[in-house]
Amino acid sequence: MIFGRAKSIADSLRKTRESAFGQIGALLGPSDIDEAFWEELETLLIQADVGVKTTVHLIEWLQERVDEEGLHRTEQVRELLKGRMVEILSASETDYLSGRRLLSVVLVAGVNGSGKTTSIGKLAHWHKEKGQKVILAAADTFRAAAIDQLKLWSQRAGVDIIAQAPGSDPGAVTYDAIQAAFGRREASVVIIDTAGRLQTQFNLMAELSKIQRVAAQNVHEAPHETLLTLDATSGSNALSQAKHFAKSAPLTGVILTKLDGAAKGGMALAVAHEHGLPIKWIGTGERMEDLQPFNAREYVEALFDNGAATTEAVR
Ligand SMILES: Nc1nc2c(ncn2[C@@H]2O[C@H](COP(=O)(O)OP(=O)(O)OP(=O)(O)O)[C@@H](O)[C@H]2O)c(=O)[nH]1
Ligand SMILES: [Mg+2]
Repeated sequence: MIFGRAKSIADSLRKTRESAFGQIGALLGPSDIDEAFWEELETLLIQADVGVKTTVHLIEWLQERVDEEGLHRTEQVRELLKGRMVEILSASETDYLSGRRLLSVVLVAGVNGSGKTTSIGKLAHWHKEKGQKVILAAADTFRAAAIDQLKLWSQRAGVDIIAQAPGSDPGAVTYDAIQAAFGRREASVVIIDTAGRLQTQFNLMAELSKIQRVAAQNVHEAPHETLLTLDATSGSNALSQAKHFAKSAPLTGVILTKLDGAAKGGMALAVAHEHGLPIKWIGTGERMEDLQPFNAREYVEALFDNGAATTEAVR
C-alpha cells in the first residue's frame, strides 16, 4: 500500500460492518438452517442495500448449493455467501488505467455531492505518490465555488490545475488541460472534474458527452477511465443514478464514496451484479489518503470480519 497513513479496509468499514452486515454475520453464526432462515437472510441482505434483484439471485444460488451438497449448517452458508459475493464483485474487475500510454485521461462524473471533487483530490495524490505528473481540469464551471474547491485540492495534492472563469465552456477547459499536459507541463495524467447538477439533467448529460468527445478527439482512446462516483450512503438511489449515467456516457467503473460513514456496503454488489460495473476505488474518509483501490476479497472480508484472527463478536 502506498499510503503511509491509510486505514485498513476493515477499519474503514467498521460502522458498515456493525450495522447491516453484523446482523448477517450473526444470522450465519453456527446453527442449523431452519424454516425462518432464508427469509431472514433475504430481509437482511435487502436492508444491507444489496438490492432486490441481487438478493434474489444470491438466495436462489445459495439454496441450490445447499440442496446439491446436502448442507444444513448456517456457517456453511456463510462461506458460500462470501465466496459468491467475491465472484460477483470480481466478475467485471479490470485494473485502473491498465496499459501504457503517454497521457492518461480520467473523467469523473456523478450527481452533486457524491464526492467527485474530493475523490479527484485523492486520485491526484495517489498518482503523485507514484511519481506521475498530474493536471486537474476544472470542467465543473457551473459554480465558482466548484472551481475554488478543485484549486484547493490541487494545492493540497501539489499538482497543477487548469481552470477558466465560471460559466466557461467545460469542453474548452478539457482541451486546455490536455494541451497543457502535452505541452510545457508534460503531465502524464489529466483528471477532469465535472458538474453534478446543471439547469437540466439533459444539459448535464450533453455536457458530459461533449467533454468525452473533446478528450477523444485530442488523445488516442481517451477518456481512458470514466468513473462514476456513487455515495454509498445513498442506498438504492445510487443504483438508479448508475443506470442514468451509464445510458448517457460509457462508464469504465465506479468510485464508491463515504464507506467510512453509515453506508451499509451492500450497494457494491448491486452495482457490480446489475450493471456489470467494476468498483475501482473506495472512498473511506475526507482526507487525501482516504482512497483505496478496490479489492473484492478484502472488501467482503471487511464486511464480515474485523480482520482479527478471531471472528468478531456481533452485538
Ligand atoms: N466521510 C466521507 N466524506 C466524503 C467522502 N468523499 C467525499 N466526502 C464529502 O462529501 C461532500 C461532497 O463531496 P464533493 O467532493 O464536494 O462532491 P461533488 O460530487 O464534487 O459535489 P458537486 O461538486 O456539488 O457536484 C464533501 O463534504 C466531502 O468532504 C468519503 O469518502 N468519506
Ligand atoms: Mg464537485
